[in-house]
Amino acid sequence: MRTRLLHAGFGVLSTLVGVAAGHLVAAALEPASSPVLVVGSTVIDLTPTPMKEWAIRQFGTHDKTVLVGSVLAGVLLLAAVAGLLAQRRFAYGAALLVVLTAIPAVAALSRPGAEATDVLPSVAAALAGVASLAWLERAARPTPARGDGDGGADNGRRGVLVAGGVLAVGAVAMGGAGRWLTSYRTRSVVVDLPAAADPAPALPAGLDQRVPGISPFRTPVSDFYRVDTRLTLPLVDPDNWTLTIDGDVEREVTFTLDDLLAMPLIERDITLTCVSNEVGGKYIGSTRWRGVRLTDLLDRAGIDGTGADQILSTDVDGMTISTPLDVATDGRDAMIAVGMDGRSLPREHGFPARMVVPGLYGFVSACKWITRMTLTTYAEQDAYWTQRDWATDAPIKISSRIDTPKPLATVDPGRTVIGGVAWAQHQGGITKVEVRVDGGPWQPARLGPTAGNDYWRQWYLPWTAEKGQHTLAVRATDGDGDVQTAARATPFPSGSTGIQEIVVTVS
Ligand SMILES: Nc1nc2c(c(=O)[nH]1)N[C@H]1C(S)=C(S)[C@@H](COP(=O)(O)O)O[C@H]1N2
Ligand SMILES: [Mo]
Repeated sequence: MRTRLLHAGFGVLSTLVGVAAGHLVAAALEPASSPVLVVGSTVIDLTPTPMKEWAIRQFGTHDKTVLVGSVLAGVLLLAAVAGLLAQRRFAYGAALLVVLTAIPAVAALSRPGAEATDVLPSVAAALAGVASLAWLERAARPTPARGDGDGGADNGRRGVLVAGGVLAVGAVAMGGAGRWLTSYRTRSVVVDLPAAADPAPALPAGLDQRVPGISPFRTPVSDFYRVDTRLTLPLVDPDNWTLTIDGDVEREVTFTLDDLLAMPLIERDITLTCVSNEVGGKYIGSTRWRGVRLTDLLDRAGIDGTGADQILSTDVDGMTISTPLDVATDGRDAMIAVGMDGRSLPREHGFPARMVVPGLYGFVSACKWITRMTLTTYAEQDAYWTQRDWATDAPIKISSRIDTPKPLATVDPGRTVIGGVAWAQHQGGITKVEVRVDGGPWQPARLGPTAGNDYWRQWYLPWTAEKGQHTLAVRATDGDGDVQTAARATPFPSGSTGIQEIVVTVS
């Protein structure tokens, strides 16, 4: 039994060495081709929508960590089997390791835009894994005793300890180096942006100082939510990046980053929201975007008389996002953004350029790392989420959130404040927010300043908290007089609705 455990452990350790070696080689070549990550990405793309929704709900922003962890756990289980096979016959165990590394190799090659070199990390993983297993198996084989009978076993034990120690240290070192190299290579670079020809007015001071615990009026870039299908950030070289407009246009046009920066830039305060945001959720952020008006770019390509009803945006890796053409060109401040909060975009948020369309959820508008906009029809071409049955026409639904107090918080009795944010981008903004305590009447909250109809609004209500348990609820009204509905809808397929209700204890 103990020897079987030992050999299973050999399989696991060898595989960890392989995974780490693969990760390091990938970090040097193409981070996304790292064996575990490339399998993880393939799993993301193959996961049916309901399961993905479930995972986002269960694990929130940790869903990717859980995913990579699960892939790794599955791999290590098979690795243990490889170890057991190797105990019988080395070739069997080695063969299983090679089969295991063939999976990421195939996955890496089937990524859109894959290059032949993307298999190298898997090859490195196979070589390192098999070599490690060979070393461990040989070290464990009792050498013919030289002196007394126990010497051989002792040598074997020492040999296994040495090999195991060296390999464990090697795996940690290679894995760590790979991580460091990946984050170093994908660190954000700052590109100098020209000032906006059409700037936004100064942002009014929000309620940030007066209401502790409320979301800042402008979300710090480091706190801005991130939602995308990627496990690694793409390495885009701003000097070689281009944006092409093609499809049903009068002429295909291609812009370099310098071309974009030479055009008049607009600057707008816009609140971005994810369709996967549950009522009261965190997948929302507000910032000042700088970019080229979308219609300025489309005009260069010429879309008069186009039969298209969709802009199909493609990112550097071939991921696609659809946007209704009529909405994007109806006069709202849709843009190809190059800047966020006064600086060029961070890699996480789409460097060097992304689309931003006020009033539409990100999954039908906010294509990051954009390289192509194809004028086409919904009948002809389906974007990534359309293939997964999400809506194509997805305006952001009016909603509101309580930031303070936190759900299930314990609050001191006496004077306090209930506060948060509300949004109804491109629907006349927020004109009213109401709070309900313990099912009583809806009481109007005080509104913070406005930064335009495409931006969220802070709100607060002074509250004298009495001892006991209390239920707090919030709802918003938009510029058209539409009140946030209490009817619950799930994020799938076109965004959540309902009213956030939290329970707090005053004691
Ligand atoms: N290339 C690419 N762009 C993308 C996505 C993606 O997965 N890939 N996710 C979209 C979704 S669902 C949202 S909500 C926004 C989020 O933008 P952020 O991460 O900058 O907040 O980006 C959108 N753009
Ligand atoms: Mo999203």
